[in-house]
Amino acid sequence: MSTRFTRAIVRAPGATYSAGITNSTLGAPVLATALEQHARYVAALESCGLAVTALPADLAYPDGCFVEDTAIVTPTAGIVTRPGAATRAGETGAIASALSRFFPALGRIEAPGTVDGGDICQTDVGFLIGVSARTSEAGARQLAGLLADLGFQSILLDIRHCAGLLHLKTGMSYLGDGRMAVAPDLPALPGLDRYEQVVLSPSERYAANCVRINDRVLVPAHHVRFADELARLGYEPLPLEMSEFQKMDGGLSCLSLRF
Ligand code: CIR
Repeated sequence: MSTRFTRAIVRAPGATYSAGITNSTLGAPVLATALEQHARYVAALESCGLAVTALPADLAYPDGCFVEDTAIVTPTAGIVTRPGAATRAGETGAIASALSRFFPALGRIEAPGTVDGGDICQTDVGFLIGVSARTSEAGARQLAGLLADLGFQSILLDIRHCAGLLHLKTGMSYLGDGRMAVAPDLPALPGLDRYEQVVLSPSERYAANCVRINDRVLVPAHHVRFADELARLGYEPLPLEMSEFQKMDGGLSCLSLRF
């Protein structure tokens, strides 16, 4: 079983994209290539059956294309986050307006708590909430409370000691059917042993951020061993070029809100 999605919200990168936050050493992103890759990403969402709301780029927010960090969306509710990076705080305004077309009342993470959506992994039994450099303990607890009001259980996972993990979903993605794709160097985290783990090879670690959408799994292109393993398990992988987003520490899940 896995959630069926019908909609997505995306936002294309803008002319200031290369001024965003990154720890990557892969070089500066090329905007024209990023825009092409983004257009293919949107087409992939549509091919999965989603109606896509595309917001215009806002030059004030170089990281604005990583919309996942600005909200948590369940089938019945939207919760607007309070992103942990100061330069990203204002990204939530446009997202809140877009979400309010679909959800009459939106939940909100309030100061001083911070939450980045990249730290939130929804499974068939509830939510895993990463406490990270971006998602504070106070924010994680607020979110768990809001999700409890909606009937969901949450588990908080402290990933502040995990090198190389910007967000929880940098290192893991729920594939549905009780299975989790996990980075090879992910430490044992409480509660993870309940999932069957599909462990990435070290050279394909970046694909630990992948996205199950209805009958397909979006995977970064050139991660062939993982794509083959998914096919062997009965999934239909959909490879997408992500080079220009990887340069800014972004993965496949970051580029959309799906609901
Ligand atoms: C940032 O550092 O905030 C962006 N450059 C990348 C955000 C990636 N988002 C995500 O993994 N959910």
